[in-house]
Amino acid sequence: MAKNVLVLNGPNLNMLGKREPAIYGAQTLADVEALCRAAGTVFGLSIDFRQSNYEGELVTWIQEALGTADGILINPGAYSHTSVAIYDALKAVALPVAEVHISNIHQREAFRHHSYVSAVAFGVICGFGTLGYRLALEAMAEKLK
Ligand code: DHK
Repeated sequence: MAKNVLVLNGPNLNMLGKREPAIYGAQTLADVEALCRAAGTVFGLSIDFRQSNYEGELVTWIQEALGTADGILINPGAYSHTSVAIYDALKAVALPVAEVHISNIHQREAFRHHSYVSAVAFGVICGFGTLGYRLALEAMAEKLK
């Protein structure tokens, strides 16, 4: 049976396609969702794809993943660098977590170099553009075998 993966996107990722295209590329969030659904079909995963600009909503969705999802792929956006609440929620549910950043956060401002989420992720992908979502889903499928 297909494993369920909750794909979470944090603040400003709804602006993909319009937002700093030199950094984040031309693809929209709808394009990323389509890419994830296609990867889900290839890797045998059922995809629940969501985005929120609100930290608390992301925390609630992570909590609700307990019992409904087998793994979480998360691009926490700017909350990567600030949110102990998201870190705590991911730690609480103890599901496999793959962290994705579209840009290479290590090549950017110093405040982007640290992610709270990385400490609870089994793997981190950054700098490969939206392809990172597909790579992370492939890694998640292997993890969930
Ligand atoms: C997305 C954001 O919104 C930024 O705040 C992060 C990340 C990087 C990304 O590359 O996908 O710093």
